[in-house]
Amino acid sequence: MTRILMTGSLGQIGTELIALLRTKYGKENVIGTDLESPNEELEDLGPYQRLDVTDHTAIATAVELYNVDWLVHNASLLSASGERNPRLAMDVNIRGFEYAIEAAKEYNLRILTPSSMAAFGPSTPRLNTPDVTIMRPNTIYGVSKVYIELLGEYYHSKWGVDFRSLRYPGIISSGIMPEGGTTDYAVDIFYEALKQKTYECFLKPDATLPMMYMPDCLKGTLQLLEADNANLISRVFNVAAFSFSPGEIAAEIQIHIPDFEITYNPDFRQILAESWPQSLSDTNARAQWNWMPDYTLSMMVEDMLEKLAAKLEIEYLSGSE
Ligand code: AKB
Repeated sequence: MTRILMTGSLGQIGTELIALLRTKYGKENVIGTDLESPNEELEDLGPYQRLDVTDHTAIATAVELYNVDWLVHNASLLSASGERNPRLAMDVNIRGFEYAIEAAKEYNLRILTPSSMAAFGPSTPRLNTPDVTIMRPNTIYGVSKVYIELLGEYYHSKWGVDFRSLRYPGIISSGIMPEGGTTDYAVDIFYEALKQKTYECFLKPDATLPMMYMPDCLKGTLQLLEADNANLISRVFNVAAFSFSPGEIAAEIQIHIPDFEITYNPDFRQILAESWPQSLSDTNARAQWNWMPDYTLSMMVEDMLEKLAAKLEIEYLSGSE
């Protein structure tokens, strides 16, 4: 049975991905790690240990201890946190990945680590952006993602390390809140729409960005993680679902909550959003490992509102019903 170690297992994606992997591969075969100390609740879900990816021996030690085959390296600071603390972003995103890929080489692991649409920059063509194009990001988060992609490809071509990566768009989910990203608004807006019927957005109304619903993110991540190596011509893939602006998602929410109102007070994150593509081309992912999203924007909005209303115990009747 495959054994998997995950860093960043308490993050927005990690929490849901590790639950899925534990269902598939057995709870005892998937080891979660993050900065939080172990507690009963975490250990109930499966093996868990505290791991700081900036400690240069920590990943390799855990890999050896648990005798794993795959490493899912999620630990990362997101774009807005990175701009607030570039030094920490370099330590976590860059040094952390170097230790992870070294461990993958030494212990012959398959390694999957997320990249992001933030690997693109202001000089990248913004519409239907392909996998390989101009990549000159102007955020430390984007710089770290380009570095990860190139270093992973280098380890693959030089030493045959089975490195894989998806460039996620903004991920929307009803579970753990994202933290420190620019696309976080697209999650916050649902909570505020349900709780307050009003939301002040830190991006402009027309800041269109690629986005994806968590069930598709999990499906795609699992597909690439499990894909037959022989079918992979590339190592890094754009994945796309839909794109929207704050104005458009607000209008979609208003279909269900007609008295919801959005206001705008753009901050530094608007500059970040303006430097990223508005839509991504994912033809390589579709061709090489059959990527295909299930959720449209309207399906996602309906599902998010239902799930969050239940979670927040807010009575909510869809306006479209
Ligand atoms: C962020 O907003 O920083 C992330 C990303 C685009 O990767 N969601």
